[in-house]
Amino acid sequence: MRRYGKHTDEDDIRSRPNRKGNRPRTNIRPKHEDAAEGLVLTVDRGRLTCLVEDRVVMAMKARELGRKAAVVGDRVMLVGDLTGMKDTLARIVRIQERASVLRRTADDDDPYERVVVANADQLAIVTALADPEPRPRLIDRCLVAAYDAGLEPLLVLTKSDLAAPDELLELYGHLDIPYVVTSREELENGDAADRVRELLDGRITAFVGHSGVGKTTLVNALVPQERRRTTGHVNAVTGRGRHTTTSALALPLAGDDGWVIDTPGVRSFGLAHIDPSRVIHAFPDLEPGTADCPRACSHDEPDCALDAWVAAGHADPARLYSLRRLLATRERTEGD
Ligand SMILES: Nc1nc2c(ncn2[C@@H]2O[C@H](COP(=O)(O)OP(=O)(O)OP(=O)(O)O)[C@@H](O)[C@H]2O)c(=O)[nH]1
Ligand SMILES: [Mg+2]
Ligand SMILES: [Zn+2]
Repeated sequence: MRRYGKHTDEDDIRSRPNRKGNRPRTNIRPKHEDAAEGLVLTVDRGRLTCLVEDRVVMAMKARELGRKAAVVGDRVMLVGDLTGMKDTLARIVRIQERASVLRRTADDDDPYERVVVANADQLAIVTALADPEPRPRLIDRCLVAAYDAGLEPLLVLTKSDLAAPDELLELYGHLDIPYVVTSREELENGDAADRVRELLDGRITAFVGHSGVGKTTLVNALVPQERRRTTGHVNAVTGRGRHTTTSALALPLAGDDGWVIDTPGVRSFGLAHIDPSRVIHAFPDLEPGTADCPRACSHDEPDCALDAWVAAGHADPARLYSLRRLLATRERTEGD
């Protein structure tokens, strides 16, 4: 695991003032110099399970952290009892700078955005081909969130034993997103895990999607036996999953240095916080064409320069169509 050096910037959490406040200055030791770095594996009502070297340590946020919350995937600095023994509790005194932040809001007009996962570099958007029915709207929204957060998307289409993937794949063909299709049989004979693992190698991948699509089933197939979580079933009457998974959990991949993060099923993926200009970064063939756009162009208006850009042959019109569909997903209500 990568280790970080000691940080001394202003963000550092100050230790309580020394009771012997009259000590000479030169004797003041750096703040929390004996803090150890850990990785947040899961968060449960204020208790954070962290991995410190090879020990699983329970921790709480130190009061000095204020309202800052650590989330799954965060690198944190811990002090106190780091033995990982039963009934011990360490304190988190600092959250390290994040390489990425995946956010969502419950609804588009919900001002409260929650950080789903920190430091992931890939977003596996898991969709069942049936049971529950695929919802392209949710996929589009997850894609926009991935592009906005700078995560590389990966489409995972499960339950191909129940329905064919062709229609869905056609819808995403022009986006050039890597994808993998899995079935019940391939889960059982190990082929699914083998093919998915190739795409996860050495990366930190967050799995998101509707409840019951098979996220936990797949994650379980990828991690060592003793790490497995419980999975659910899809209700035959409502077609909805039972929301088996209630908290995000980071798990190490068997045999290499990648991580998978299983998350609870979502009904929607609110995009209140999205900046279209960051989404366009994910379209390097189109981005230079925006140079002639009017200020604050929505890229879906009559003066948008992208129409001329594709008309001049600089990019495939189908790519522009796909980009516009993704950007427009913010204006449409979900579920239709
Ligand atoms: N037929 C079929 N069923 C599958 C497949 N993958 C998973 N399932 C079933 O789908 C159901 C839901 O699987 P889970 O892994 O719990 O789904 P989840 O996405 O983790 O659901 P939440 O935790 O609620 O978000 C279980 O009964 C699985 O056995 C598949 O490829 N084919
Ligand atoms: Mg689950
Ligand atoms: Zn434009």
